[in-house]
Amino acid sequence: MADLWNVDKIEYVGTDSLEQGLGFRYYDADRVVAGKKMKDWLRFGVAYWHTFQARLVDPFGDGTAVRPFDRYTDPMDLALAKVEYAFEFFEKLGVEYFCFHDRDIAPEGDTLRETNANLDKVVERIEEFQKTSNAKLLWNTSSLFTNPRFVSGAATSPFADIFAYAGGQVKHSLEIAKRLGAENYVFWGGREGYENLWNTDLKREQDHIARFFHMACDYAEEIGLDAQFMLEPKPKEPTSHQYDFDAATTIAFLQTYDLADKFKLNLEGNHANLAGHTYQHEIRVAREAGMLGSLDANQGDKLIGWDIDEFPSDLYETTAVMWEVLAEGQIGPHGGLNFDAKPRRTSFTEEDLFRAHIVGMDSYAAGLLVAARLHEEGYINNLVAERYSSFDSGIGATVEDGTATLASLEEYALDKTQQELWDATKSDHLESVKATLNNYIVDTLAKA
Ligand code: XUL
Ligand code: CO
Repeated sequence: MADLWNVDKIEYVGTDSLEQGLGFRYYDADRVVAGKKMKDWLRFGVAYWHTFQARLVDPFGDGTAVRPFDRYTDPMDLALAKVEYAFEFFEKLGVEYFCFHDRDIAPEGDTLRETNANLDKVVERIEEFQKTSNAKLLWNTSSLFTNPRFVSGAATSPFADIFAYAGGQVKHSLEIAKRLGAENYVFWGGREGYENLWNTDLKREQDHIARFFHMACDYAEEIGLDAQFMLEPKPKEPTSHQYDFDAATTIAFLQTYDLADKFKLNLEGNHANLAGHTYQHEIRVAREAGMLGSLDANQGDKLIGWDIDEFPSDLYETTAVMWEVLAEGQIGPHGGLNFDAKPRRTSFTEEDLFRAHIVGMDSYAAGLLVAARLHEEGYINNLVAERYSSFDSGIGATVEDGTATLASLEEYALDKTQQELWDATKSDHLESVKATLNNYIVDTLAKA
């Protein structure tokens, strides 16, 4: 391995030291948990746009990032060099997947033809590195939001030329997905939404984007690309209303336009919070609809109401996510945990990129350990089964087997007294449930 990053390979060091260094406390890639290796449950991915592109700007200040490839000045030289940095980063961190937008990996030219030529040179480089690396493409995507031409959307733009350009751009991205063996392909609706409804033909825009997705499905079939297609819900940012608001809205859209069997969802923690949901809620909704595809691992901040893409460190949330994943048996058919996350502006060194991924990986490994024990000991499953047990027999069973009618319910309920109905209603002891979850986290990790 070359030594481009001034950091040694990150190893599992165990839990002896309380102070987090450049090692994993919980993530032990080959450790078997609930019948699978940790790395196979978690399938971590590095997001090119944050880890190798983000300069850590905010609306008030320039970038603070110090990166080892900063000495390159020519955009194409930089793009080609970054591939080498990226593959060494994956290797040193022990991560087997990565994700990128087309515009993360190569600079744009004046025309789509020129842009594609730049892109192909970098893709060729990635192909070369893939020959001797374990790193696989979890998913790629097209940036249909960065360039000013997409100011009013791409597949929902009111301007047909922009729609056409976006179509051409995605065509090339699908070819790249095929070339690099992408396991999934993501569409995040960057600017597919509206700023103001008065000047928006909502129906026409949704019809257009549905046509766009059908064209993408047709082209994937034509070139024999079998990557799982995914939509990534987000309610706002950058537009004031994004069409793929949350999991439920996105599933309804896919069903309305006959796309539900072709797509699944890529769900992100901070996006869930922007929609007023927990991450667990979004995953549960997708799961129950058979639509869980993959996860963008990050977290929001209770005090900040926008998308800050923080590295996950909240053990309560990672436990909840991994509880859902264990219940599902996998993240998705080809899913992984892609760190759509960046270090804070104040942690700007190259080493901080490793430190940030370490906290994300350890937090998810810890969540996996706790969730596996919760499943193994049946605590959650038992309490939920008990809570609904009145539907297992008697009048409840007639509801579930479809034989109940309003008349049969009336007959059953007509003479029940207030006291009898109150007796049928049980306390859920919710505070003790929350405390028990805390106890599982503390005890499991103390013994890890
Ligand atoms: C934006 C976001 C994107 C998608 C890919 O909030 O999450 O980075 O994951 O386009
Ligand atoms: Co994302």
